[in-house]
Amino acid sequence: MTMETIKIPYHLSGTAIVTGAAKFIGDEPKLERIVYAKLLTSAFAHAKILKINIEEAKKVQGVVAVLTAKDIPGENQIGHTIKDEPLLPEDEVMYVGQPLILILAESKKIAEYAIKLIKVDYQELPAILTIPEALKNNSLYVPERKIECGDIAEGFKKSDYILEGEITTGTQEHAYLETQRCIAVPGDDNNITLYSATQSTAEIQEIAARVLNIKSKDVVVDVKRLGGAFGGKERSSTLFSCLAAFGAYKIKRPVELILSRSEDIAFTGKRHPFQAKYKVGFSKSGKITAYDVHLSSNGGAFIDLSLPVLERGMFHADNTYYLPNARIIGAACKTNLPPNTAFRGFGAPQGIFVIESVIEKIAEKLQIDYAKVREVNFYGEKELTPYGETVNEACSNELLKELKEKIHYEKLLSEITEFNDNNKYIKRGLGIVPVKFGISFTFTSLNQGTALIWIYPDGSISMSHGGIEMGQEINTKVAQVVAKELGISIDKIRVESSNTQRNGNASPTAASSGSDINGNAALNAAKQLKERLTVSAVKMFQEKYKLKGKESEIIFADNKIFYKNNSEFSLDFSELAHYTYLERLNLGAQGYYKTPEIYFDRETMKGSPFYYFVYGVAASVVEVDILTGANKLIEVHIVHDAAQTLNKEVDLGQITGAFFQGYGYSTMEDINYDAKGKYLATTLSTYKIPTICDLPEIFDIKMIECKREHASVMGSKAIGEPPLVYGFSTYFAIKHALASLNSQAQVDLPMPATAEAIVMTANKLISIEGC
Ligand code: LUZ
Ligand code: MOS
Repeated sequence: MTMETIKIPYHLSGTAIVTGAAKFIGDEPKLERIVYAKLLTSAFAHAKILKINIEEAKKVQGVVAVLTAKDIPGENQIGHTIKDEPLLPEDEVMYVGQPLILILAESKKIAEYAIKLIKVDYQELPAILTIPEALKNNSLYVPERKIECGDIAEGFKKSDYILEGEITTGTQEHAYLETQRCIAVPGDDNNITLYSATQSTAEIQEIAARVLNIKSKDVVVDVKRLGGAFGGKERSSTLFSCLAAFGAYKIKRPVELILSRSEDIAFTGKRHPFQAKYKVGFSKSGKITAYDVHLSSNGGAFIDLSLPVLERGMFHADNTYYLPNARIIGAACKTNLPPNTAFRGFGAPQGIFVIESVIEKIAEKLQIDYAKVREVNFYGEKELTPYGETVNEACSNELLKELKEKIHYEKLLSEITEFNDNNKYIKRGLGIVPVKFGISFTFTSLNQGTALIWIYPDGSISMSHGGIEMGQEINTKVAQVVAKELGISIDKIRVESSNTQRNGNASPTAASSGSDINGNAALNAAKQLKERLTVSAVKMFQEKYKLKGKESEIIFADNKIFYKNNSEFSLDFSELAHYTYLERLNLGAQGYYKTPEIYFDRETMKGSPFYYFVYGVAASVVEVDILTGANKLIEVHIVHDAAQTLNKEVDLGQITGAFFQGYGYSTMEDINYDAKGKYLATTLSTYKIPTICDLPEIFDIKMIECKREHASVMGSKAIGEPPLVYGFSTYFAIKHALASLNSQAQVDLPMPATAEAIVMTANKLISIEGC
């Protein structure tokens, strides 16, 4: 019997996307009688609504309806965990860009014209925009959260040195290619179908039903693919989908709501900026004996996902470092910005950036190698995190060792020093950052997935699962799992859209866990089918070849079915499928999976919220022009613990993309708002993200492929979010390049390290004595 490996195309939807054949919401031919929606949004960060006059707008020919809060048939409430967010505000607006009125017209042009005829009288109210203002006014969503371990007073007493300081992180716009959108199609029986750009089908179904005063059974949410999301469609999409649903349900015509790029950037929340105050105690060797950190996040105008984001930030305040005595306090601030939301990493990058900065402060204080301080603090096998989870299969030490060998660490450092000695205005730096990332939703109930598989009598398969395809190729991975289990090639499988009727109660495709939970659910369904196919295979071998054998000897491979010790006779998979149908055995299966073993107690803030951790380490070399702040990546090296990857090419793509997103976040993406809380950059020409031009000459990823006890489906590990942290190595590389200007002074480089920030920091360093 040949057990040749089945050839797998590494991107199931790659051809369609590259050729432009792939359809996104709004690309299909327009439905008959479709109506276009536009939003009139708040001009103030905080104001009372005194009067709304829509009469002139309604008179415009081609305007179908102008809808406000009072037209909403059900509950005017889209809050999920906490009900604090109206679909449309009734008497008070809370941020610039908050939708206030929904205009429906026969064309976009007409809607845009009519919107200008609407008059809203506001009474401006005081607004809170920043974390310090919010803290001063005690504007918090819930009381502070706290994670504690050991005895920090004792830890500080035992330390040789103590440092205190403040660190802030920037915000970040999701910049997905496909803006927020939904096409809502009313049915003929008080029901509705939503083609929605969302990571969370079940949430939209539930909340649309609430707003329309119907039931979940009356709402179908269907998602074929998204043009990127990065967390920006985990929760932010609910508002826009429910607005489209509201319009369509009201006028009984299909409604298309598609935001323009500048509307999207202006109206939607972003990555939470954090402000941290820390106090750290450490020994002469740099080992941390006590860490006391207070993390505050800017949550924006509604709670959205601010609590779990803050919590994940707190869970990652340790990154890869063992903290014997720690106190981690978190506060989510309520401000008058668009509600900040999920963004790849979900608070973890913020918590990690803080401790990485603290590690560097320790190295500077002790005048020892940055990497050395990291090494001495790495978790050892089976040490506990501050929240009490065992750190299994900790491997930061091995990964760093591997990385150092790969980049010839000592030699590289001395080359950089030599370069800097010989160049006055151009400086080089090397930054190294490790990551440990906890995998599972921290809200335990979300860790479940479903899948549905139909085998047809011709042996081809239609399947679907609860995950959303958003460019991460979850469909490829889930189909690979099914193909492997059934011993067939992936081209026998078509993965259909994620749809609330086929895969109900789906968790958001988030927390890097999409392939884990949905892949395992698909595996469960495939195993059920294999069991039935095995029964009929034994019977068919008997009928066809007069072969007698046991079920336990049946093997599925190469699109065929064999007996273990007899490769001479085989059945085609399609032949068996047909036979099984005639035998009246069920060729459909629903699979289910819930992540085992995880738990967390929010009273004590202790438990094991994560099923396993992902580890890796990255090094970047940059070159900085200190006169202009311009900088470029010279080389990047990443060593990533990939376990048994399901698809190496897809994982390499995720690592590369996440690295550049982290690079942009920490070195160039800066989105300011004015004194009135209005975002200033609302185009991709004024908001700078990395491009293909930023690729360094050397960009090398080493995937460590090995069997890990703590991993997920078919031995694989999650990949979506952890590598974002690798991007921070560029920030620290820039910082080290600047440090070469002045060996006596502290380098206080803002994050993001924009060209402007670099020039200002360089000027400060040069003007300080000792340069
Ligand atoms: N979403 C969520 C997430 O609801 N809970 C999480 O823990 C999470 N983590 C990362 C990204 N999205
Ligand atoms: Mo996310 S930040 O996993 O949607």
